[in-house]
Amino acid sequence: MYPCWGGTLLLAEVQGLPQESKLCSNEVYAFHIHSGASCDSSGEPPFSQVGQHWNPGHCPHPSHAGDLPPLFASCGYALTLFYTRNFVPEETVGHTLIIHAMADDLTTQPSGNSGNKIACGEILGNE
Ligand SMILES: [Cu+2]
Ligand SMILES: [Zn+2]
Repeated sequence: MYPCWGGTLLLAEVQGLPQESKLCSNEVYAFHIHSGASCDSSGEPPFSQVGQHWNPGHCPHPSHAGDLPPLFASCGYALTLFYTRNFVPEETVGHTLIIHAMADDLTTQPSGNSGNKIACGEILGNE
């Protein structure tokens, strides 16, 4: 059990996502913390070193600590703010943030069938 106090507010602002110009198009993107540290994009497919969803509690998807609410984009721009008790910011250092090409179905194991990795960010500590 984790304590029911404290927690983390995560604010993310994302630009440059794919733009869909027609009405009712899908601009929903899975957003996860993956366990690996490196956004190396030299391989095929890119970002293959990020590993699985960060999952210190050994939970099923979508209860991994790294399972974040999806990004709802508009004209390639997304802004999200959410609250979680799954982690404190320091624990995420050394892992990676990934945006996928598709929405997470929140069902398929181990990663929600969310398609290619289209963006990656390495989570760095305060040095
Ligand atoms: Cu992912
Ligand atoms: Zn997951």
